[in-house]
Amino acid sequence: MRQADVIRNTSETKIQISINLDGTGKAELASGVPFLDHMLDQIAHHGMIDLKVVANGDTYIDDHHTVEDVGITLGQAFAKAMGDQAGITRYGHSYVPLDETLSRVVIDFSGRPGLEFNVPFTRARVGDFDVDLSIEFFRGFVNHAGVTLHIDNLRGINAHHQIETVFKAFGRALRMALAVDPRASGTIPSTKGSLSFRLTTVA
Ligand SMILES: [Mn+2]
Repeated sequence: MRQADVIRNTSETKIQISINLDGTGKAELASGVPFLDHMLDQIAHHGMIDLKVVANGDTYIDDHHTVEDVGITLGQAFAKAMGDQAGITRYGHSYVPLDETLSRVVIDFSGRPGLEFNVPFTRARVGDFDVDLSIEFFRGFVNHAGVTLHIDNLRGINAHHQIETVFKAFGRALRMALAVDPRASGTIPSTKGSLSFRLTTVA
């Protein structure tokens, strides 16, 4: 089973994440940032990933450390759960609309961290949530999962719709990329023979 538990503690945040990449979208979310919980729920539901997140962060300062560190810890959980990535589809993409808004996410479990984030937010905040924090979340994820991720909001007027379509499309793209391809019969989907981020970073 592609599962992992990760605990990450710093002086700024204490985070515990459990994932099952072959789940059904069950989510148990208590990040301390309600809007982040709402977004993590999109990843779980649309990615068909069981996800448990408990975070205690210094949100009395602001939400920055918690949002970034949940992204980092989620990336670490992915890297651990993926193992050598044998048999996976590797590439995934999705377009998700929500009324006037349309976003596209493309992911490659390449073993190389890379983020292109093009979301022209129409407002600085959604409720209490600073929209700038969404790039911090994805940067943390990408750097620790070892994936190439292209995120583009193609159009949109409502900032809540902009963020939500990005997270939904991210979940859908994950689901496609993580799917085990039966024709690959357990081989590594690279002519290089290795995709593992962990092999290249862990001595
Ligand atoms: Mn919403």
